[in-house]
Amino acid sequence: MSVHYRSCNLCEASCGLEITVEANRVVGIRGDREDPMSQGYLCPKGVAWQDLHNDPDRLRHPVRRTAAGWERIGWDEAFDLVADRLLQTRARHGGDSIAFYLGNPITHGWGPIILIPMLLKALGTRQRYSAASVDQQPQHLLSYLLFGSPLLLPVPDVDRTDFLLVVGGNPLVSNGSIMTAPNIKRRLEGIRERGGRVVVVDPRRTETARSADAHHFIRPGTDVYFLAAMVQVIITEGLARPGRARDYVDGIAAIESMVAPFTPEAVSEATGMPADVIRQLARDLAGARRAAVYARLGVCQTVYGTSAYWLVHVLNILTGRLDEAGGWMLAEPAFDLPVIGAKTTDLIGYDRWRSRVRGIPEVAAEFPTVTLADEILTPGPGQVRAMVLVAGNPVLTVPDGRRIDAALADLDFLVSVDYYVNESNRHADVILPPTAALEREEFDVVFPAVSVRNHVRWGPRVVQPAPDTRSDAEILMALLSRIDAANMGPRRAKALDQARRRLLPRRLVDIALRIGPWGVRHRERLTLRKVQRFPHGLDLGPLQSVLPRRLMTSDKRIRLDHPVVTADWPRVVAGLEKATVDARSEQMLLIGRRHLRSNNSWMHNTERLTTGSNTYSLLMHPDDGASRGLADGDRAVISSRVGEIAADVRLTDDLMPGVVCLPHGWGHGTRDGVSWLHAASLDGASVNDITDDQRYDPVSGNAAVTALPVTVRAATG
Ligand SMILES: Nc1nc2c(c(=O)[nH]1)N[C@H]1C(S)=C(S)[C@@H](COP(=O)(O)OP(=O)(O)OC[C@H]3O[C@@H](n4cnc5c(=O)[nH]c(N)nc54)[C@H](O)[C@@H]3O)O[C@H]1N2
Ligand SMILES: Nc1nc2c(c(=O)[nH]1)N[C@H]1C(S)=C(S)[C@@H](COP(=O)(O)OP(=O)(O)OC[C@H]3O[C@@H](n4cnc5c(=O)[nH]c(N)nc54)[C@H](O)[C@@H]3O)O[C@H]1N2
Ligand code: SF4
Ligand SMILES: [Mo]
Repeated sequence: MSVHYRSCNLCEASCGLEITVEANRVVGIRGDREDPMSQGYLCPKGVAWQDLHNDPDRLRHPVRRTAAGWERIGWDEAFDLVADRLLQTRARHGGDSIAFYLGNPITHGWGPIILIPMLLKALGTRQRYSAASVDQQPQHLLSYLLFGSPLLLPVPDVDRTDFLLVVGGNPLVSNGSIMTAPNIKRRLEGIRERGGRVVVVDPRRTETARSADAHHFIRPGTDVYFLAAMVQVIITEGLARPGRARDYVDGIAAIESMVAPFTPEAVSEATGMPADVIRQLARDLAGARRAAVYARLGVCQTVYGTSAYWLVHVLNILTGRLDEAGGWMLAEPAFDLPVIGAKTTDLIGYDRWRSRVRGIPEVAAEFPTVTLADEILTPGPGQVRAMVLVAGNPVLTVPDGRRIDAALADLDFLVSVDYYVNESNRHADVILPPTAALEREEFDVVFPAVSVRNHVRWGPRVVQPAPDTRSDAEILMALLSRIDAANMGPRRAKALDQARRRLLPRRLVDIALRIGPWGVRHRERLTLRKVQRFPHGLDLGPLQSVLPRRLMTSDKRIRLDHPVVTADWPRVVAGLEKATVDARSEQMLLIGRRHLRSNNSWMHNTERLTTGSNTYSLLMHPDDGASRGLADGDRAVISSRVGEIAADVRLTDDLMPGVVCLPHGWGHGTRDGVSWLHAASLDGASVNDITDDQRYDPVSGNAAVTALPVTVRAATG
């Protein structure tokens, strides 16, 4: 029996794990009490991680589609087949006929993060899509516009703040997002123990709202008006105190006229928030000694995602929170992804090119997923004919999943890198299953960049992979070397492949640590060897002030009234009247929710995570149920412009009247041919069968999956 220390990479919290292994099998997982970040905290998914390792439904070797079903093939045969088909597609239709869809888990491993940009470049395609555009694309866009890199993402300094305003996030369940803060419950309790306050603005009284000092309902999709009114109050009451930011922020004066129409009274009806509540929140935010506004999906997944999230920056900047302890801060990661990633890839930029069918601007070299199906299904030059799907499940996670489903079935060639046959890659020609995370060495290159404390950690391999298996990185490198061979000839490709294998991951990590902030600037003089001496992770202390030094804008200044934002503002202004009229109507709006024991569309194949409250059901206010003749447990049909699905009703006054709530990522049983059999046996439908790919934020392209107009009626028969 042996004990190993690693961090969990199922979600952004990255909790430290203590893993017990017997005869190369994971037999126990618990929280690592010596991890400086998580201090022993663990959620149920961390423990259930071993189920993935032992899951009989997981693919363990490459398979190819045949008329008679999936056929096992060898790795080399699979790599040759995939490379040939991709190269054939490119020869026939050009590089942009090959699209990539990158799922959420790619951010949790060094391999895909580093290798996928290389593969895109080698294939010569700009057709890059990812889960980010159903998630945080407004945040990346604004970080690029304001700070100069889409990866310079500020986080609330929760460990030192006295006032935290949470808008459209439920960290007690999501464990924090674009904010690596394991055991966030404890951290939020810390705010209150210091005499501070946590306030939540959300259409649902969430788990986070329940444990907060105050919670205010807001009508879905109207945060832009609520936030604008907060800014309006702060400016007109003379509460703006940008402090040190004045030295490097331009355009503050322009904000006043922008927000002038949005007095608390003017937005009250649209948002469903009393004017005096908004006014008081603005005063509380401005008056707190240390404060931060934190917003996530509820703000980003709306048609005003960019403008609304911009107002989050404005509030933090006007009240002097940017780059100040207890405020709105930037981490300084030992592996400096915001700098390295920006300098080695094409992700710095916006609107350098547009999507073919709808003309939506790229953001950080990505197109939005709302238009993926268009690009596959619309004939003409540049039509997508082949796709590489890595760690994603767009059929269940992207708006109008039925259309995505049909589009994937229409492709000439689809290859997927995934553990399972899921609802999306059931259309694949080839599936390449990777080893699980504990079977490979790990170094987190992403989340320390959005952490509430600076830290660094090396993760050793915990169990030996079975013979004849490959990690994500090995799979991507094998494909890359074959594409390189076609591009530059076998000899140069082989040399390049060998160089890559020598470099990845240890040498690269070592070099990055040495040239990074904690190798050069700070006293630590980090190297990989030094980091490896800290099996529980090395704490680099609370966040420090880094501005304007870390700005990556050409003039090292922040332009707050950025023209991209001001150009969208007339749409925001014009929308208030409609939002006010809508608020008076009977229109129901659908929002989403997450569950602690669930993870987007996966981890539903483990029995211990899919019992009790982790189920698919429609939450609805009792008054809305009564007016539709729906009692608790009744079957309801929820329909939108796009389609309809059914769900059992759970009446609760945790929901704002007029709002209904469903989780996403379910409905495994609604598609044939998936390998996760337990998941497919569970009740549920996919909410993305009714979300609408025509609803998106036109600035960032982010999908507006929340605030979806729906009708709800009792199911008959
Ligand atoms: N309606 C609605 N839709 C949403 C959301 C919402 O709130 N509401 N949320 C959106 C958000 S925020 C996100 S991030 C997306 C997620 O959307 P996706 O990224 O498309 O979906 P996931 O469920 O994360 O898919 C994970 C897949 O990756 C596989 N996988 C897991 N780990 C690994 C690994 O290490 N390597 C490889 N190769 N494969 C792996 C799993 O088996 C699974 O098939 O969903 C979005 N969709
Ligand atoms: N257990 C678990 N943890 C996860 C995940 C998971 O699936 N399960 N997914 C991970 C991923 S990929 C992500 S991106 C993060 C997401 O992290 P969070 O953003 O914290 O996730 P959600 O729980 O979706 O929180 C969104 C909140 O916004 C509210 N909301 C909806 N519409 C509106 C609106 O219009 N205005 C306002 N103000 N609020 C609104 C919802 O009620 C909900 O409480 O979670 C991550 N962590
Ligand atoms: S909160 Fe849970 S899933 Fe997220 S890192 Fe920690 S143990 Fe893993
Ligand atoms: Mo996400």
